[in-house]
Amino acid sequence: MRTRSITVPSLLVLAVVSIVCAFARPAAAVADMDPPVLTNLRVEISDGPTAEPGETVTFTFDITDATGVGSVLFCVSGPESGDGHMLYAKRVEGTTWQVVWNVTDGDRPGVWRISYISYEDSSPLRNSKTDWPGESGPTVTVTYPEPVPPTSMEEIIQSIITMILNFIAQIVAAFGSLW
Ligand SMILES: [Ca+2]
Repeated sequence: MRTRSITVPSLLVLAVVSIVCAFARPAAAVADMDPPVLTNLRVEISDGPTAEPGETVTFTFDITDATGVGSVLFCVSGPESGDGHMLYAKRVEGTTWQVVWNVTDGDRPGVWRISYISYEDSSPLRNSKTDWPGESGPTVTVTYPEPVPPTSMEEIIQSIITMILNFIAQIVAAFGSLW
């Protein structure tokens, strides 16, 4: 009985086929190495142009990624060092995401800026990027309402007299319509 032996040319063919197969893998196996792309950042204040405590500041932007966006974190900083908020963005529709900042009494008046935006994709590699808008980014000016000056006694008496006269006028008008 003759045994079939593997010849040198056979091994060469096998090696070539292996190499060709290795390079012919589908493109889907290529890992996503790119972080998301963030564009079109804009800001809106609920009752602008300045933001007072109780008002809402909304940063809106578009963000895309081949394997999906994982998380987006904004850091807004106030006029003094130590003033700041870390705010996570939420997807609102399609590629549009938003960060909402509810301005409160604790927020110092002055110019606030986005010190950084940190974002990553949802691929296993968690490809990430950090932007530093700072001086070149959108700004939000926080203001407080003007204090209302105290009402003088003369104004209080005058308003009471006006109220009484209006009341009398209404009674007269009511009786007038009955007669
Ligand atoms: Ca990516």
